[in-house]
Amino acid sequence: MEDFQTRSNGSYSVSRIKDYVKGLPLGHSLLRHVYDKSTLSLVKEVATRIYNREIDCYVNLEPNSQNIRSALNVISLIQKALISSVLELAKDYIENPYIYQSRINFKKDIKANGWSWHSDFETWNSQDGLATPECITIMLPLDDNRADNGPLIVLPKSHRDFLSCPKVTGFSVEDHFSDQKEGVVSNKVVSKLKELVSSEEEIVLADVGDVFIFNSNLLHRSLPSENGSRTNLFLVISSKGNQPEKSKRKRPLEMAMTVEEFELEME
Ligand SMILES: O=C(O)CCC(=O)C(=O)O
Repeated sequence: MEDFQTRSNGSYSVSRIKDYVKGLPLGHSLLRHVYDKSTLSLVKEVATRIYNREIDCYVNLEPNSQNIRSALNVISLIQKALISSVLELAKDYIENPYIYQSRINFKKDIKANGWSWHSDFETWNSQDGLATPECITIMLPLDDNRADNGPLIVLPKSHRDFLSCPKVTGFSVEDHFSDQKEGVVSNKVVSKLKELVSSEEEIVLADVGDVFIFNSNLLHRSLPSENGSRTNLFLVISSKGNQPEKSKRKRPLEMAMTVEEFELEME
């Protein structure tokens, strides 16, 4: 097995890794018109109720306000048929899929913060003890993602290079979702990686009903919202053979579930 060098003092390190996910040579894929809007409108209703504090849920707040940035472990609030259908879809990419993390990310307000460049797997490996990037995220937009409402931006082909980030001290691990400090890749390093993989960043303009799938080691970021709100559901799918190791997990289980915890959630 490859050795993923987790955070250490010093600078970034890059190492070429094999492709752990089937069928995503660029590290991502946008499937159009997979779900009908009424299926997603039920999830949007749940999201709105979470945002309005009508449903109790594990949440992270925006760094400078009391507004919710992310709600985690939302699978028990979503239609079971949708979860099963997403797991079925995931079988094209991952062996024995299960849901490792679920979250709804909100950008409800103009100037809601964006996300800095990072790869999810680097954090999951370092903070949650996830062994390998045999893991994908399936993003279901609950609003059409436009250039001006805080869309995701990806760096195609970056998933074949594991980028280990410097360790940051004096930082609570739960803070990661609110105010990224650790696991952030500097613009200078991203520029070098763009040259290395001969790639340019792409904005993901996905509509409600579309499905955006990306490799957990793909570098991505997102813009703040300049105009209107944007809410997206993210279902992270790992293989049952690739679970977080409980003894290494530093963050709450809402952020990284074992198969057993997932099955309990779904009961
Ligand atoms: O919701 C967003 O705008 C980006 C989220 C993201 O990059 C993440 O959750 O890893």
